[in-house]
Amino acid sequence: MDFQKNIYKKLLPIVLLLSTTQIIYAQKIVRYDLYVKDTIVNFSGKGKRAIAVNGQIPMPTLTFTEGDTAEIHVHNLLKEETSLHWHGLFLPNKEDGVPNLTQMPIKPNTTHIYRFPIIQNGTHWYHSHSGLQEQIGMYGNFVMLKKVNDKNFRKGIDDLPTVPIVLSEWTDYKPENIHRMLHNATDWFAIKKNATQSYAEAIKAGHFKTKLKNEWKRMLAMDVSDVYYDKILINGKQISEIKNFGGEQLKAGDKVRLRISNGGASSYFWLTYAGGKITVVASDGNDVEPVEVDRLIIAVSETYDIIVTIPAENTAFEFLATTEDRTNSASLYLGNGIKQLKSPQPRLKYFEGMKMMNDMMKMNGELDDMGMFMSLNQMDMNVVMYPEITGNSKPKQSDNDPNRYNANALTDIVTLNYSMLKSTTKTELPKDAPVKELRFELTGNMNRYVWSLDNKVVSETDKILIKKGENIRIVIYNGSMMRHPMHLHGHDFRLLNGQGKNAPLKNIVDIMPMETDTLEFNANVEGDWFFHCHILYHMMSGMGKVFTYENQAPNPLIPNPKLAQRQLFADDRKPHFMAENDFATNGNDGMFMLQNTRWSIGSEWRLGYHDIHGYETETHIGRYIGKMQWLMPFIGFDWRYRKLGHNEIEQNLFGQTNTKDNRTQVSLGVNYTLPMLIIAQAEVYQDGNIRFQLMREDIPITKRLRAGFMVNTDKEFMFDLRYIVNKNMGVRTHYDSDMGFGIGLTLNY
Ligand SMILES: [Cu+2]
Repeated sequence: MDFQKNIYKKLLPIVLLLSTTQIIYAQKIVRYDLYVKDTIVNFSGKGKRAIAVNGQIPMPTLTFTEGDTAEIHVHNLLKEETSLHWHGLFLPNKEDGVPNLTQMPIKPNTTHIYRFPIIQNGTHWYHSHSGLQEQIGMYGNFVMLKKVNDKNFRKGIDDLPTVPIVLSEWTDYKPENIHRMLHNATDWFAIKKNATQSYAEAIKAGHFKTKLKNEWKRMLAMDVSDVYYDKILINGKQISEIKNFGGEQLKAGDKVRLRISNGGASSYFWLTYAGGKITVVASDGNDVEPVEVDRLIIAVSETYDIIVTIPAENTAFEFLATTEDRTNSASLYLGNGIKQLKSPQPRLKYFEGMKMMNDMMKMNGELDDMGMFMSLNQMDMNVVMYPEITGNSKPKQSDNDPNRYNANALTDIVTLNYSMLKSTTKTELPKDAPVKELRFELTGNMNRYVWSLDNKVVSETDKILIKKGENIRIVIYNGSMMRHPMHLHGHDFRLLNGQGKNAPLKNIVDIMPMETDTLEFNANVEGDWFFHCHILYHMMSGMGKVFTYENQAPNPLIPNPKLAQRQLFADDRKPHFMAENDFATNGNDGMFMLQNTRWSIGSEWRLGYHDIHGYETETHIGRYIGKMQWLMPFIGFDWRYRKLGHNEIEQNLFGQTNTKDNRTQVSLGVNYTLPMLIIAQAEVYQDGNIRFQLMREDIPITKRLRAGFMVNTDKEFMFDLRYIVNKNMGVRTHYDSDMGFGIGLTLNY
């Protein structure tokens, strides 16, 4: 393996210098030293900040054998705090690496030592659990080998040439900025991905009514993934190759085991192979009976061990990882010779997806399962968008066909789903343990990018108390519009998938919209264990809960639990800022907003230049109510003065004396999002005046053209058109009842 050798060559001096392996009391301690340091990378033609460990991205693969003791020295050379979480590992809680929950953050220029026995085997990975560091390089493989005399050692599988693989994405945008933009419902990523689903595009695709119905049901255009990435990486490269193994050339008939971790922050990947079938032999580090498929999707943070065969001489076969939205991919070539490509996954039929969503969405914002019981990824609603399954025309299946979303029933292409995973060993829980059943709903709000469990974010919930020895059964329903890879720390759970005593063990379960899945585990190790969505931006928005054991011993690494909790909660309480200003010929108008999960502070202003000299500002402080957050009561402060050319006293539509030209008032009001995403606003001022207003922003006319309007009972109105030039700039023209016609440049942040 050239790339591995190269990495090794580069690292050899570091490895020799720092990595010492010692035998103490017949117990093998395997030590790694990890130096976490800022670096500049260039994946897209521009130098950008990233974080490298021992000078590399991904972080080095850490390899152990079951029975070893791991001793990992983390040297934080950053200017910020960090942490490392050992994903999928069974370990004492204080080694789990969740800052402010299982340990305090590792401060800059300090070293933290993680030390734990290796009591399992399989393919796992590790990553930073601090902020958004995982997005910019802090992910790596963590492989625990079976002992050769293990009774579960599988000849022909566990002795194959093995390649650790980490999938990831790269973006030139700062992840903090991505997170902010997602909360502000940006459509910039959709523009970059050519997936805006505007009215013009809808009309062109014969889907005008679909688009109209979608907005009637108060939905923004959705993609299967939120973020635009510049590059997809396999072991840090967009294109790589493996020609040799153990000094010998790969040849026809050779089998290779790929230990694949999805270290992407928010991307699911389709895995396909130009050399034929893929044999899945393990999932989340746990052995499963080999199952042959044509393709599989790997959820964020899942791991799969797969075996591929080199079917012919003089050919290098493409192993392809394609993002779920199919806009980007990375390739690994296996073998020697002419490249044999895998045909790319065809682009999604977005309006078919929109139509499907329209049918599923009730007017109150809840999903209607239409009597279907869905689980285990067997039915994929997104099938309607896959041309390779449903053809390029409309889907042929009738609405009553129970298999209309089942890819395996619709074509010969075999797609892996969770019901096909069967553990090689019995996985039953202790029989006489008491059972505690918990039910969760995955909830979310696409428009404001709030993600939660049972409509509560981490900072709004108490820990879930469980007892040591109990069997915990969790039934999870996904009532949100996106899929979520839910991850449990410190334990594997059985995924109840129809395989009886051989239900597979996993620590991630990907749950699609409207699916219900049941999982169970034995509570066997005390501590505070995080259970959360592994899409980084969902987790940071607060999509998680903490399991904690009754009467457990205090964690020596958390000297001040109150402080730790406050810092943990700070993650989802952070406000997101946005601002916009239009420098126009007739005046200047703009707004800024600061919002978090429930609260919003926003202010807008207008300054007139010409016929009308004056200014007006309106500030609203409000709180979003309910799961869909369509309702926002607020307190307002209005302050305006305008010198008009005339002095007659005007009245508003209610016959009250209009104060729109000279007003310093406090108000109470409420915003409500109506069908077609129109915001209705009712406001009562301290002088008793009433104002009712309707407005809509960002009506997607074409890919880059947005329209908006405002009309109110003070007889004011406004209409505008904005052309989006780039992420932070637009050209805007508008007509305002007071200030007239204007054209200008809009800057937005
Ligand atoms: Cu999620």
